[in-house]
Amino acid sequence: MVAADNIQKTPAESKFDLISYLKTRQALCETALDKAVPMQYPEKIYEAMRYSLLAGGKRLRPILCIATCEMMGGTIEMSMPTACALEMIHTMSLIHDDLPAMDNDDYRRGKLTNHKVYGEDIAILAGDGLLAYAFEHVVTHTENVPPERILQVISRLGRATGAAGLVGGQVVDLECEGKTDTPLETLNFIHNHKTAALLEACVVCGGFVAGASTEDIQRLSCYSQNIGLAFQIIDDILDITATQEQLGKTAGKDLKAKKVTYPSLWGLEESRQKADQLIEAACAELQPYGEKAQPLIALAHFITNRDR
Ligand code: GRG
Repeated sequence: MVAADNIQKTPAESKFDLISYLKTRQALCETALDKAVPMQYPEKIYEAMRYSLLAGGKRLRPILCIATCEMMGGTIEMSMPTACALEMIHTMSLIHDDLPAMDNDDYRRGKLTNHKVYGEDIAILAGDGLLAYAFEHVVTHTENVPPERILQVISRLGRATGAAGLVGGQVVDLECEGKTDTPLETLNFIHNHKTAALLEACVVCGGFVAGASTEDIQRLSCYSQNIGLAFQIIDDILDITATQEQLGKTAGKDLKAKKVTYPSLWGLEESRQKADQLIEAACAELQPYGEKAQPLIALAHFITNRDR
């Protein structure tokens, strides 16, 4: 869950109660995710899928999807299956990222990683199971949304997940392992694909479900690309400044691996300034939506104010 007490309010969101907004949306997501993947035969794989899916986490991705859908005139119910699918895809990427063949991590979301509990074979399959089910879930559980919008969602989820998104970013990240001269351009490529592409999909798919126009989707795309990069800059900062208890995963990994990160290129202060600039640019895109944009503006500021 979000460490709500540590969120600082900015003037733009002072009227908006982000803490209770996050609490209610997180609770709705937890219930929907629990229901989406019930225990059944073969129990072994469903248990492994549920272990990571229901292990907490900030639920930022589904909440971004729901918030965008509501801003564009849709409802929570219309967007919930897509929101859950996005969290399933995110969770599978964490399971695979933690594997010994990738980042080789022992802790995630404050618990032992999936492969540490179930073994590598089941962890790979749990990730695969969540990925496949994400697509099925959108198609079988979305109600009161025209089929052409569902097709737009499916297409965007596929793009954000595959070689044009998460997979592509991860491959370049692996290629850069152990290199201390990775240029900024490559670092941006990695994080625009590994991190920002899925965050963009959350926002854009929320827009698709609500039937947003091409012009609106363009604005939502700019907003989410900016928050996506800001999210990663803060992630890099937290890897240096936060503890394992705060993060729920091993801290200081980037330094130990001598990995090129935003703070290693710019330093901590400049990195934070760049993240703030990206958040300002993101929020400027939402000006046409007035008061309705408050949740997305507050969520953007939460990205830079978070402590985990
Ligand atoms: C998608 C087919 C497919 C394979 C996965 C392993 C991989 C390819 C990609 C790696 C993606 C990855 C782990 C990116 C890092 C993104 C990131 C900063 C995650 C942390 O997100 P938070 O802080 O985590 O929102 P919580 O636990 O709060 O949800």
